[in-house]
Amino acid sequence: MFSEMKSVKKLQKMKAVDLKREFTDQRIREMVLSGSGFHLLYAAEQVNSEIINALYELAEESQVAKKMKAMQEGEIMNKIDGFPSENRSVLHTAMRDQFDHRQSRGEAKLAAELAERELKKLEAFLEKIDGKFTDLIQIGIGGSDLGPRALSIAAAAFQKPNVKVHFISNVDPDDANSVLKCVDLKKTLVVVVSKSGSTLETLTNEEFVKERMIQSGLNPKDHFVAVTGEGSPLDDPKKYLASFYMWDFVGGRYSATSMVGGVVLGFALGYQGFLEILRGAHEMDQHVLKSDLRSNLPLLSALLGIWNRNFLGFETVAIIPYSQALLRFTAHLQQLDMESNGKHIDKTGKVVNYSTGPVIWGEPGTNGQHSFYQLIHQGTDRIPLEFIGFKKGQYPHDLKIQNTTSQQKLLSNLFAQSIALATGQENENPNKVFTGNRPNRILLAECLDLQTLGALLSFYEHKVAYQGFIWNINSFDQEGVQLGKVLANKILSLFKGEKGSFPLGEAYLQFLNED
Ligand code: G6Q
Repeated sequence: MFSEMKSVKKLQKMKAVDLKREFTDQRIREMVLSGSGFHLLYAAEQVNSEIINALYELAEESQVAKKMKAMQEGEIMNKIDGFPSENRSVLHTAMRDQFDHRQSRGEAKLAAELAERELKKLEAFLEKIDGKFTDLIQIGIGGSDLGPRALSIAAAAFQKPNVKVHFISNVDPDDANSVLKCVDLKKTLVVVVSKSGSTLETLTNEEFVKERMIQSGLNPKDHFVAVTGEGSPLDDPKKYLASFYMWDFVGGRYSATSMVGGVVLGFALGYQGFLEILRGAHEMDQHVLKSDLRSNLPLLSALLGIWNRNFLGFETVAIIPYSQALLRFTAHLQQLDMESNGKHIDKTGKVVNYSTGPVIWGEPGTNGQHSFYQLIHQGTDRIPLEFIGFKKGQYPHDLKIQNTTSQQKLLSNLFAQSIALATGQENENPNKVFTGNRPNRILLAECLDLQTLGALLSFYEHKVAYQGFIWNINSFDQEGVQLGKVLANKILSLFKGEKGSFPLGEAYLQFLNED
């Protein structure tokens, strides 16, 4: 168990570095790990070489390299020993093993071949519909929405002219209505995405949009595409213009690089554009497999996170991209991280006596600076930050105003925040005191192009996986979302008039009848 490990006991005796005293320019120059087009700048984390060495001992003691290899080779990683569980391989990495010489073997190779089959179908489908549709609506929720939506927004700069993509996720009728208001259904492709083919919100929204199509005199079969698990209730090719598949070895929150993201991203960016994202993700998958521990970028990020969470006791992490394109990226990471590592038992079913996944939240900078940064700088809680920044913007045009470009203004703010949070500020006026020692790190890349976007996605998937390996939890199931779904169905039965079965639900429902 994590808490019994030698390296953990060693780390427990170590003290956080006082950044107010030790944050120097030399530290900034030295505390950087570079590779695969990224620099991870971690001088503003409360670590020194002794702590870093002990963190790498923890990585070794937890056998992270062996576990990552096992995962990418298709070993059954999604399981709880001795108890009924999903018992599946975890092979989102195989979805993008589509380049050069195929790297995967065994189960993973079969998964990569299945993915290739779907990619070929996608390429042919996109060719067939080329020019026929101006808009695409993706209907899906959770993993079938957040990743593809975050990537679509992030890649909008590279979108084909004259196409638009929209998403409907919430069962709130206002969500579907607001999207339907701004499309011409005659020219709209609708992609229904549900791995299980049984998610209430998605099936409801499918019917909602279908009904509107029929009312407009259109045949849904000419407009609707399904992305689902083979054999699911949605797997009925007769009803759809096309059907694409995914498999139980690709978890919902890890599915953006499968057809779950493929259809919408291929439509928006062109097939080659989607491949660029896969290429970037694949490069990062290979980076984590092939680098030694000390060169492995997501691993270092995972270890710094573990230091903050388990040894300094921080409960939340703000992920702040200084990039407007990453507007919904943190929302995706919130699901990725919190659904994966929000677990209270280990892989043998024992309740853990240490903290696991932190609360993840965030919004892009500089916008956040004008909102919640007050608490981050001067609040009573200390919140570690992960900044993401790019040297260049996605568009070629920028303007010098008062001798600096907008991109320079953006980056100045990013670096200034990192320094201010670390060093703080003394002042005689207590209202102007900044206590400092607020740890942060910066992931810096050249430009958020499609390949970098894929690599960034994979970076975070692997960071989350490494933390799960170290905590010895199953990062790949999501039992925690089941109970609410079951009870929602019970309350729906009450709406249908089946009284007496659920007093707690009835108590809430009575308020709907009151003025
Ligand atoms: C993700 C979760 C969850 C899932 C949604 C949608 O890892 O499993 O967010 O993606 O509940 O599920 P379906 O794709 O089956 O509709």
